[in-house]
Amino acid sequence: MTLDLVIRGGTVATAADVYRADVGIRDGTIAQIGLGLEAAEVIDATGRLVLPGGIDSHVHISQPSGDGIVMADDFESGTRSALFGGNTTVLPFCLQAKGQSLRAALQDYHALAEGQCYTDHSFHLIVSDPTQAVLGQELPALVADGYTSFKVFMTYEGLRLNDAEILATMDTARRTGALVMVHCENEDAIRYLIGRQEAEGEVRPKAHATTRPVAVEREATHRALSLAEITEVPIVIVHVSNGAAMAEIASARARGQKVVGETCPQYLMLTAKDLDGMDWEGAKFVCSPPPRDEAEQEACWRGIETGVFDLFSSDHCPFRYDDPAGKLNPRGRTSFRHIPNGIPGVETRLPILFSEGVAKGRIDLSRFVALTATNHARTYGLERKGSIAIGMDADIAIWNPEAKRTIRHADLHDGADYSPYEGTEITGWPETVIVGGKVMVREGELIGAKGEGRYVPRSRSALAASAYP
Ligand code: DUC
Ligand code: ZN
Ligand code: ZN
Repeated sequence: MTLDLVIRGGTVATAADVYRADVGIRDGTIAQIGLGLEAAEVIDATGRLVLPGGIDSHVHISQPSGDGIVMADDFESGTRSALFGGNTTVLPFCLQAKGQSLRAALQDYHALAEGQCYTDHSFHLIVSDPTQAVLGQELPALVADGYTSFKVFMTYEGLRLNDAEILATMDTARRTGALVMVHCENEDAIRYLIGRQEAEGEVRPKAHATTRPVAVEREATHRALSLAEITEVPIVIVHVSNGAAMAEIASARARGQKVVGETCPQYLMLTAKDLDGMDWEGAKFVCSPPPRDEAEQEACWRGIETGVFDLFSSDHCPFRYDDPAGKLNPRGRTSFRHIPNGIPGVETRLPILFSEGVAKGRIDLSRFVALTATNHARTYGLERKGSIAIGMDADIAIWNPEAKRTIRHADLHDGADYSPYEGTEITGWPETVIVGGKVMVREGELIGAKGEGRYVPRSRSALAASAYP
C-alpha cells in the first residue's frame, strides 16, 4: 500500500490501548498501523506519544457578548490557538439572538469561519428563543442536517429559558434524537444575591463568586436532571465546578439516566481567591460557574478519576483584560456585574490535564485520551474522529511527554492579552499536530495555512442514537 505519510517509532495511545506502532496515512485517513511502514514522508516519533488530536467540544469564538464587548478570538486566532494546544477539532457555539432564526444565526457563523480555520470544526446551537416555529420546524431540520446538539441556559437575562421552555426544548431533542447541553445556575437566586451585594456597596470582581455560590449551581443541576428525566432525554451538564453538582449527576445515573458530565481546567487550577486580586485583576478570572476552593478542586479531580466526568473541555471564552471592549470595559470597571463572563484556555487545556493528570500519576494515558478526544467524538457524533484506528481521519498530535514549559501568554496564540494560568509549570507539550493528514504544526512551527480546517457535519450522539438506529 502506498502511504503519503508515516509517523514512525512512537507510542500510540487510544482510549483503550497504549502500544508501539507506526501510523500510516493516505488521503487524509489512517490507512495502516503496524511496524516497518514506509512512505515518501516520514516523521520520526521516537520517544514521543502519538495521540488522537484533541477535540475541544466547548469553545466560544466570535460570539456576540453584549454592547461594546468583543470576544478576543475570531475563527483564525481561536483555531490557531487550539491547534498549537494539540487540538484538531473544535465545537464552538452558534448563538441564536432573540427573534433570530437558527438558520440565519448559522449562516453568520459559517460566514465567519469560512476560510479562516486551522482545525476542523462543527457547531452546537444555543437556543435562546424556543418559539413554536423554532422547536417544531427549524430545529428538527437542523438536527437532520448535522447540527445534533444544542445548549440551553438557566442563567443570564435574555438568554435563560424558564422550566416550561426547557421542557419544550428537551421534548424536541427527544423527538429528533438530539443532545441537550445545560448551563446550570439559578438566575433568580443570582439576582437576589447581586441585590444583596449591591445594597452592601460591594462591586469588586470577587463578588462574582459570592453571588454564584455552589447552591446556585447544585439546585439548577438537580432541576435540569429532573427535567431531563421527565422528558426522557440524555443530557450533558456542562462546566461542572463542584462536588455537590457532581453528586447530582451521580444520583441521576444511579436512577438510570443518561448523563454526561463535563468539567474544565479552571475548576482544577483556580479558586475564588483568584477573583480577589489587586486593582481589578480579579476580572481576569471571572467565569461562570466561578472557580471554588481547594476542596472543590479535589472533588473535581475525583470526578475525573472515577468517571463522573466524561468530558474535559476548555470553555474557552476569551476577552481581553486591558481593553475597553473586554474585561475592563467602562461599565466593567464599575461593577462585577458588567465584567464579561469567560476566560481563555483552548491552548492550555491539554497540557494542563497532561501535566497535572498524567505526569503526576492521577490518570493514565488512555483516560487522558478518552477525556480529551474520544468521549467528545462519541458524545457529539463525530464518527471519524477521536481515535487512532484504520479508517479514522488522520487527526493526530505528537507529544513530547518530557517537555518542560512555563505557561506564558506571550508564547500562546490566542487573541487575548493574558492567560489565567500564567506561570504554571507544565510537563508535556504537543509538538507536531496533523489535521486530516496535513501537518499543520511541525515541532512548534506553524506550517499549515488558515482555511485548511474543514467544517464537519455530525451524526447523532451515541447517547441519543438508541432511539434512532
Ligand atoms: N457559559 C459558558 O459556557 N461559557 C462562558 C460563559 C458561560 O456562562
Ligand atoms: Zn455556560
Ligand atoms: Zn461555555
